[in-house]
Amino acid sequence: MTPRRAVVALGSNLQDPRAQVRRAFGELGGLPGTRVLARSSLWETAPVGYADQPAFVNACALVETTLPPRRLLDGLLAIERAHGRVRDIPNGPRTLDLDIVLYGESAHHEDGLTLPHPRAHERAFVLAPLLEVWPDAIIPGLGAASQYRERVAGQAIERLPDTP
Ligand code: PH2
Ligand code: MG
Ligand code: MG
Repeated sequence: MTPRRAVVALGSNLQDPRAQVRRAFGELGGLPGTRVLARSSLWETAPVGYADQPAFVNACALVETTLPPRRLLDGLLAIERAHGRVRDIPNGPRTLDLDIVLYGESAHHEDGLTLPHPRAHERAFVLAPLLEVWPDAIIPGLGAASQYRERVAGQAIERLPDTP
């Protein structure tokens, strides 16, 4: 299959979130047929949806992959499991969440996988890191990702300083 560009959103708010996210960046590059083209900064973000949980660390990776969307998702879920992800409270605390935000220019819908991610453009914790790794990103059906950044400016996020 021809390689496609995809954006993976990373999030963690348990058990040393920064370390979880940094480790996951490396593991993404270990998926078959996949290389990481760019890593965003880490962002500290207030929880959206279910508020009674610790702040998150969020980031995005721009990857190039020959894996079709479902196989990429399976790989992401395997990495989540390796980080001890337990699914109990929906939208609740987690050691690691890996979501496909964009997959090439295509829209895609199958059981448990809708692309582009239907809420990406409403969330500063996705848009800010996404625009770092792919400033010209187009959200299929919605247009330039950058035009949504202003609309979510009220959501509390803060770029964390780079540490080696
Ligand atoms: N993920 C959610 C729900 N709420 N809030 C923040 N700040 N960051 C997340 O990654 C996040 C969230 C569901 O996946
Ligand atoms: Mg998520
Ligand atoms: Mg998820």
